[in-house]
Amino acid sequence: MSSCHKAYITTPIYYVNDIAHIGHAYTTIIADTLARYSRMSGLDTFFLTGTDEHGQKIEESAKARGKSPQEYADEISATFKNLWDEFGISYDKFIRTTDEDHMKGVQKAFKVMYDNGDIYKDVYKGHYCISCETFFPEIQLVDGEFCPECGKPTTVVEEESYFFKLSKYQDRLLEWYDAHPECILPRSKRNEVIRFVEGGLEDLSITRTSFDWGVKLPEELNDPKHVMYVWLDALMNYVTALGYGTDEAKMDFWPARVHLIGKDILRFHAIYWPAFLMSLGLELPKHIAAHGWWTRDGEKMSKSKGNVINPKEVADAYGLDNFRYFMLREVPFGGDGDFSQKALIDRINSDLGNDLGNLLNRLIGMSGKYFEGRVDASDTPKYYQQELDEVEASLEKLEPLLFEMQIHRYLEELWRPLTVANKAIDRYQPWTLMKEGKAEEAMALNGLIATILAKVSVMLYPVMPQVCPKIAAALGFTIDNESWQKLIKDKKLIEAFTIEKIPPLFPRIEEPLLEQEKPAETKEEAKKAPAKKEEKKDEGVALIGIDQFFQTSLKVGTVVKAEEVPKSKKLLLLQVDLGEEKPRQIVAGIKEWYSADDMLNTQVCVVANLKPAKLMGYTSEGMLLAAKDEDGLCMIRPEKPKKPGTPIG
Ligand code: ME8
Repeated sequence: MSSCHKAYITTPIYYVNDIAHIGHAYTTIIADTLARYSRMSGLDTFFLTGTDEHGQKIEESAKARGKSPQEYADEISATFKNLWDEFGISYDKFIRTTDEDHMKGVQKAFKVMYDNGDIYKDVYKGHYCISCETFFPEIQLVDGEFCPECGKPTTVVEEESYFFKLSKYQDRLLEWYDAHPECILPRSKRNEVIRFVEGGLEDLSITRTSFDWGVKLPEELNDPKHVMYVWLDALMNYVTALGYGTDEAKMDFWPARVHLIGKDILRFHAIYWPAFLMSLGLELPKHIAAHGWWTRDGEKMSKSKGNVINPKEVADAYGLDNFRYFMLREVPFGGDGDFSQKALIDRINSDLGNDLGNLLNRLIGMSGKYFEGRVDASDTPKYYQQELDEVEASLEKLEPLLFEMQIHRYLEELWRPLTVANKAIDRYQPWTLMKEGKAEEAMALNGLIATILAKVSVMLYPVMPQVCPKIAAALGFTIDNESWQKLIKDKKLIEAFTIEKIPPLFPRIEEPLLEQEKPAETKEEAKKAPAKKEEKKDEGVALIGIDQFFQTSLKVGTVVKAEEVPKSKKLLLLQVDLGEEKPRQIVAGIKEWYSADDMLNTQVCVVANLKPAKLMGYTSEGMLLAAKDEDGLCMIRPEKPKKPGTPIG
């Protein structure tokens, strides 16, 4: 049983039918923030994430690509794991539902539920949405056919199935919601769940016979044509990851402190999951926290619209910690959020650059000018007790806000001490204090600012784990349980030290760093067009007339200057002579295969009449022709040297 010194934190396990996007990153980053805070505050923490790999949807996605489900699952699961590793996500375990241990644990759970009479065999007649992996009663369907969640057509299913007696748990579930007002966060979501359960629960079909990419039933049941319903399989990951049904050593982390999820899967977590746990005789999770939905520039993200945000591109361009801060600060937990580069840039320039970064610069400047970099907070309480009190009043509110999932309020409250600091400098003016010979007071003011920066960087660390240690290093301390205890719990001040100068942490961003996509189509067009658009993609290359081809101006060019685009892993910045007055600037995504030196003084083929585009802040006035396959990318070049500007065609 989990003691209060343990914290088990989970994300959903993500389907392997698609690669990670901003929504997945959002959930994972919130969970990472909580896990980091837990560890820093001395809790024994276990943070779980992973992938959900069974079910009809994955089987079909694999088939469409000519792969076996296992091959396909291996591939996509690795892309999630790699992304989280690149993002430094501090998970303790990455579970896959195709792991042997997990499957054994699920079979064990099925057996326990079967043996205690909660599972029976019958025939399922109804509608199934493969995309949502959900059964729907006829009355919930739109126009008698379409899924009420995603709008796709449902399939009529009539097959033998095992059922879980969900209806039996209706009253116990309602009692649980009632007795634990914070079991579902935000609280408004709890009311939705209660209304749904009060409406009556039907027993749940938990096996399928029409496909076989899933966990088989326990051998004792001797019914090999059934596989388990993917949601039963998936939800069980939260306990099989701790060894349920196999090696139960880690089960003392149970129950979970929090299951973090998106609002789309609340019903599964707040109704089915607690009912399964009741049937298994296990404790229920402390919190199920459902966040809202991310859209882009006000539009729903979808592959057919081409407006899905790749979290890695954003993090590479703007900095991972800045991206983390933005996502957590921008939307109230539970509400929907809109991603736009403008909003991100505003947060970086204003909150991070002006309020935090500048404060550190001011401290570096003041302490350097008046005290050779020394800071000493011994006299701070003597002169600035009121400011210290204000700061402590804000800091005290933080921990509860975090575990109530009020993360945006946590960050808002964390910014108050920064305002206190910036105001104190403006009000007491260290330069005036020095002129008036009040050096002790000026030093105490520096001590106040350093103390505030130290405390803020400790509490901001879980959100910005790369940047905050740099602030701490400049202030001469390390962020860990000891400093958290001293600066936050014991409310102490920072000790005397010499400040280390560091370069500005949040350089101002003047314009979007990622290329803006073509304007999103209107909602009306999107509604009419998506199916057609996908078809087109699958048909392969469209045929065009020669006149259309000649609308493209292709020319031979010579690279006269080549350099790397700062902070970009992919881009080179080239000046290409096309026989025009001055060379063209071209930003090319070829750095993984060619260095700047490789490109210098070589000839390339250029699409010369493309509309200019901005990439990482640089204008690109053309595109290079290249060929890419699984072995990598190679440039297309003229066989013999040609004069710059020679037309191709
Ligand atoms: O549902 N905005 O997996 P999934 C915010 N395998 N969050 C988003 C989002 C968006 N636009 N899109 C996705 C599954 N998410 C099941 C879970 S758990 C036992 C099984 C996030 O790959 C959000 O957390 O469809 C959502 O709950 C999750 O991704 C769904 O991921």
